[in-house]
Amino acid sequence: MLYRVRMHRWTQSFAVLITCVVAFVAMPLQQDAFMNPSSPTYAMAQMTTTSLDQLIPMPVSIKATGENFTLTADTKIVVDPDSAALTTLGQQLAAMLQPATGYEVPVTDAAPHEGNIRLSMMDTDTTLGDEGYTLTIRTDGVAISAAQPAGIFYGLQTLRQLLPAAIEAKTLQQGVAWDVPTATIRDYPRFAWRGTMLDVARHFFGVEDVKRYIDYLALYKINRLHLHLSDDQGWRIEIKSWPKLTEIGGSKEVGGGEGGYYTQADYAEIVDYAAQHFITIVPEIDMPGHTNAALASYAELNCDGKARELYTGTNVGFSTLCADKEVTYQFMEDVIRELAAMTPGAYIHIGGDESSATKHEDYLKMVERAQAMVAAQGKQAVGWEEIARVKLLPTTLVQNWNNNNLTQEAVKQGAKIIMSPAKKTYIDMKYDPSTKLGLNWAAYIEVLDAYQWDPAEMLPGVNDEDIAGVEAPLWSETTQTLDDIEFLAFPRLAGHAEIGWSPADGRSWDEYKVRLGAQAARFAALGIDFYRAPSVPWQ
Ligand code: TNX
Repeated sequence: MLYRVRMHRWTQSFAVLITCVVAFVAMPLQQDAFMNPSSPTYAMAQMTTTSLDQLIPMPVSIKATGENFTLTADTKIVVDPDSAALTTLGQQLAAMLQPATGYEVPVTDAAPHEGNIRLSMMDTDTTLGDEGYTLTIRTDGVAISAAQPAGIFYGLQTLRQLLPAAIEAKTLQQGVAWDVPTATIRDYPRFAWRGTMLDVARHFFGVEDVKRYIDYLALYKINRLHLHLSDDQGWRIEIKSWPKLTEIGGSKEVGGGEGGYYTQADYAEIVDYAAQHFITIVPEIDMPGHTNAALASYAELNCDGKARELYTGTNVGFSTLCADKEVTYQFMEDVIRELAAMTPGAYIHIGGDESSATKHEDYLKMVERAQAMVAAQGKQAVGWEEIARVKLLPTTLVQNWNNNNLTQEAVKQGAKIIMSPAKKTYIDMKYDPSTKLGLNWAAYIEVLDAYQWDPAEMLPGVNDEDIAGVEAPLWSETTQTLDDIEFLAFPRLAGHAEIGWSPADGRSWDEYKVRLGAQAARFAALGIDFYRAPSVPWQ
């Protein structure tokens, strides 16, 4: 029946019109009161702005019913019996709700009562996939159901955004009505890969900064954090078989500052924290270019056998590993093996970009061997688009950034593409010429420009089915603190998260900017130092 099709909020005005016509013609067939524009609840939801109109990313379908559920001191979280995963998720929800409300919100597997929040993986709608969920909010209770824990987690993030922004506060908030608008939400992502990259090589960011960043990513349903762990200016991950990589190669950063690196224990802490937020860490060791830090740490990695000086500038394209030395492959193999062993996620990123100091044949040889080494560790290789020059394995993912021909070549080879077009997704680009931080080689990227694009409409021959998803990289030549990162990432990253999650159909800036404007209070409550784009109606 026509008025039972899935709807997005942004297509609702149009849909209301169509539904009016259909409802009139097909009056006797009417079944779904929510979708009937003459139903009082639906009309009310149309007239009143609620937090349902503020969600980012926009869910696949929302049916508003115009009342409220209120969280109180009596609210409990009820999970399925014998589900450790749901108990953990329930505790995460409780930890999110406790500080601002001051309520205990105990987690129990006793039978659900009025007024409770129920998390369940029983009798679920399997058409929603591994990350999908249904969130039902009624005056007498809330229910999140999903086939997998990831879906429950995303349902929790939606519930979190439906609560007043004060819920994000870490201290007791007096006098707030903890209301959630009643509705049924069915939701699932468009793409499996919804990522962002943090360059910890140009400037180093410690474990606490990365964990904080992960908190923000989770709120917008981002599920990949790509860490750019090595570059000319720094080597940031402990490799036990090559200790000088971090001792020497990790000692500096852009501008000559102190640098730093993650011990394997630090890395494990990041991986665990990310996993609790359903985020997969994708570690990158950039090869064969962008390797000066390694070449400074071990003389034998250089073709001339002489160690390079540490580098603290921001040029690219001058360093290369040596294709003719067997020690190069021993090095690559040791690094990839140790990295794979400490990475539970399926992916190892081998870089491959901007290797202008590497001869073509040498590039092919080194990248092909790196790709094979990743496969031998049971992982999927990911590389920047330049790796399309080599023969790709069927499982390899290619990350588009700047060169359409190479990306199209990757698709011809059967590779799936991660879309990171620099002119749209590079969150290290300045917003406009007055932005103090960031670069501008690709473009100035205002919040509107970052939002107005679609991954499947960028390149002929690169269609929805060729695309694994979207990733927004943050290169750190100019960013030194978490505040700096926040200012460049927010609000643009929220838009990229929506492009990765929400249906493309009907997405528009005019509608989005209102929802984005409503995030101001939440950003503020979270302590995110965001850019107040003049084109957004901040509330
Ligand atoms: C290009 S994008 C690079 C990085 C720089 C970045 C700065 C890519 C694969 N390589 O080395 O940090 O530009 O925006």
